[in-house]
Amino acid sequence: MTEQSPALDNLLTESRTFPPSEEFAGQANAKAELYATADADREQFWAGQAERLSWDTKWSQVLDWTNAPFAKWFVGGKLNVAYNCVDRHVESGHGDQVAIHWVGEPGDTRDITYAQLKDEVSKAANALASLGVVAGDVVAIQLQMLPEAIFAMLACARIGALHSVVFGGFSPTALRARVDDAAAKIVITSDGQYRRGKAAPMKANVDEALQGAETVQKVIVVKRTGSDLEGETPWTEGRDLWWHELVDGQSAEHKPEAFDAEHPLFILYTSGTTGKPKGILHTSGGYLTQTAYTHNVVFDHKPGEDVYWCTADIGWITGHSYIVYGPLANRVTQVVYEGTPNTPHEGRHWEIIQKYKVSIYYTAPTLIRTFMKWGDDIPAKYDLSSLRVLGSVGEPINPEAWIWYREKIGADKTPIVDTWWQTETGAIMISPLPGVTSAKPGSAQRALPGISAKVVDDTGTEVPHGGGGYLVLDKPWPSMLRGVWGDEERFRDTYWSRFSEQGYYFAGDGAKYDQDGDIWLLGRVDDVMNVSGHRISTTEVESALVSHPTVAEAAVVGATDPTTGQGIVAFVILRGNAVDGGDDAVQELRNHVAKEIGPIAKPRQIMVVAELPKTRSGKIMRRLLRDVAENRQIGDVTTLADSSVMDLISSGLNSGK
Ligand code: 6R9
Repeated sequence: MTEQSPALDNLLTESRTFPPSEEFAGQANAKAELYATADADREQFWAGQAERLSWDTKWSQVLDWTNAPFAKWFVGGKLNVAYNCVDRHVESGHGDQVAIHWVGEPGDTRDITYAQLKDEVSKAANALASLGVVAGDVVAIQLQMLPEAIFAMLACARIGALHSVVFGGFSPTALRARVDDAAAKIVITSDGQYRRGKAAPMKANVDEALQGAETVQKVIVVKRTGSDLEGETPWTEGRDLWWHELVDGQSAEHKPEAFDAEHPLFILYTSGTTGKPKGILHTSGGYLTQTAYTHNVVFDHKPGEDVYWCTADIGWITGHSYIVYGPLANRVTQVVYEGTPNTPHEGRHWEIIQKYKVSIYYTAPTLIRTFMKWGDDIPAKYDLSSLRVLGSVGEPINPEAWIWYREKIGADKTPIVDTWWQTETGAIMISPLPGVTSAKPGSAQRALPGISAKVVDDTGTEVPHGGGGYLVLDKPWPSMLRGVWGDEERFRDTYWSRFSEQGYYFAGDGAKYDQDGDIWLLGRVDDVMNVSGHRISTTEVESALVSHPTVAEAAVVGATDPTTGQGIVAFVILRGNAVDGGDDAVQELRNHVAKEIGPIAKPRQIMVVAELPKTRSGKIMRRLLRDVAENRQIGDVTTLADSSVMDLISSGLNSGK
């Protein structure tokens, strides 16, 4: 039999279930009744969830869907998001509770209480205001996992400015595209970052990105690596400011202003099916309601008792929703770790869990598979008995990894929550509830109370149990995206046109119901790859490749990869139709992609070919290239304009070229 993707493999083999223990169920935040309560009156249910927050003005209407697909939640309500994540916890007497146990890669640590967080966020808010930043302005943030990243995001929220966080590993070109698209006024970055024990420059990349960027007035630089870097931090007088010089002297008093529930909170760029990333827009009241609700029920979080750790980077939506907004709204005590999981050794995560007695741990399947590869003996050396809930996000988790996670990390007893959601959904949508659901390894199972999801066929008709098709969200939800920055048409086209008749949101994922009606996610159905849980579009990598002077044409596919989920495999035609690129040329192309997009987009493999398989209408048939990339027998070639092309590609590759 040919190789199956891990997700499909699940469906064929997995039948074990893991019910919650009575003990866990008894103390769980969410009980089974929650589904029925939510179904009975969804708007009433969400109004109840919004009560988790502190509102300056109460809403007059829960949902206005009259201008679909543009939703308005908690119409007329006013709140300050940063106040909800910080000040109110100090006011309720928890100022001394640690909000953040920060762990630096070299081993330095900082514990930040809610009282300190309030001061830091207030000072940063005053600093931004002193630079003329006002509500509605955009602040770009390219920072590694430093407390200042969180201060900066909350400072923006506090004054009503939108942040646009750009992943620290993104190239100058990628940063610039995002700065320009949103007309960012301020950029916040650091001098350098520690990566695998070494200090790498950051500011120099930002400077390269900002050459000639007209909208940027100031660049604020957090000092992190300092003298460890070779030479001085590059500096533009009049534009650049050190964070500590600007922020430290500010007043720690700042009055948070209440903003409309629909006031924009942030933009976060994500890959779509075209080369240009989309700026996903999220707003305030609904977003904070759903992130807080899901963080409470899915992770069973108990404020003041649990120690929570989400290993995502704040450059991704998981970092936004499950490090910053949801957890802090719920008065979390959390670990924030700056570095890579194998620095200085492969037990780093377990050592941190042992030290801080982490009780809730949320990570990605790609990392779980990496831990498996490193060996069972590594976690076995640490005391992980504090753990009581484990989470997974970013891609389908294969049953083998799920079982390993539960047995080796969770002492064969912790519930695992496999959470399906997207940058666009803002918060978790499909997931087991840890005290309610009998978990099935590999399945995200069921839409959360208050959420509605369906698996439908091509015509938008729901498939029967056992059937497969597309995942859609058939009812609006509070943390849904409110648009694509500056591109209403793209918003409608990408998400709402596929099933426009029914008014369903098209998620871009394939899915299946099992015989019990539980949902299994099967991966993307569009041209978006998922590499270690990061979304990268095939077109994005293709355009990076063809921007190199030696490349005439390129086609990129995501091939199944045992560790990263998918690996990027590129097929390129060189100019002048040279058939042998040579190792150096191929290496140069890989580096070129890393430079254009970022190291995460570096192809695992580049194959130089003489032709690409195309249909008569000129569309590249990626399906066939995927067969080649995954060493499978090549599928149906009848729609190719020239069916001998595949023979040519295969024979060229077999001869070692
Ligand atoms: C949160 C996040 C979204 C895409 C999504 C899907 C995949 C995420 C998953 C999952 C199966 C899960 N995905 N969680 N697939 N099971 N539990 O990852 O957002 O970066 O926007 O990616 O990731 O394909 O469509 P984002």
